[in-house]
Amino acid sequence: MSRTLYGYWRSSASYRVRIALNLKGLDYESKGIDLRTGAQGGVGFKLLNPQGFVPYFIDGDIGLNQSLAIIEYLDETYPEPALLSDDPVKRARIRAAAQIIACDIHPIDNLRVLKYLKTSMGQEQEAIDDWYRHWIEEGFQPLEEIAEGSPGPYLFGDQVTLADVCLVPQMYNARRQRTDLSRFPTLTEIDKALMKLPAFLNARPEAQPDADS
Ligand SMILES: N[C@@H](CCC(=O)N[C@@H](CS)C(=O)NCC(=O)O)C(=O)O
Repeated sequence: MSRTLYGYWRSSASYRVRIALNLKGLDYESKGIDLRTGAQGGVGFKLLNPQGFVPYFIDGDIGLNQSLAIIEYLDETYPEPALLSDDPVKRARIRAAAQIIACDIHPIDNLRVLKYLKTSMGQEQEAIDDWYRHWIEEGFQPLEEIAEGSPGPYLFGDQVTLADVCLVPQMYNARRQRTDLSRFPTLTEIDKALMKLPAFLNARPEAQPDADS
């Protein structure tokens, strides 16, 4: 069955899906949608995903959008290794940690939000960069507390979960925006441990075919 991931090398939501595909050992074709040129808003791509967001994933004859929905689909369809837990409480905690990133940090730092701040709200680049870092720090604070409660090496012990899949791309974004990560030593350690795994290493932005630097 053929699989295609429409993404962008620096898109952290695409990065999450790449990690999940690699963890599951699934081959896929990568198609780059250049967010800098606005290709995500073009008619061609919007026929696939009317929301105009990457990632968009095709598995055989089905197409899916929204990174967390795609990853949970992969987890249910290709169960090994599991990214959630059979235990409902642990499952809820893993999802909650993932959602701190995917629902509370990432959407307000998204490209279209940053563009709106600049063009419609007339904000300077410096203020926009502060905004970006502020929302990362707000979300990383409770996540650091969750991480401190983990026996390690990952966010929920020695199982790599959906929460780790979301953490690494957000750490990448944080570094790109020169966020002060010294306030988040446990998250930094966990990120380091995860980046030793081939599934994470091979999913990094610079290793993607559409990467230009
Ligand atoms: N909630 C969506 C968010 C997807 C998303 O925000 N994608 C970004 C790249 S990381 C995007 O396509 N942005 C295009 C834009 O803002 O115009 C998901 O998790 O898939």
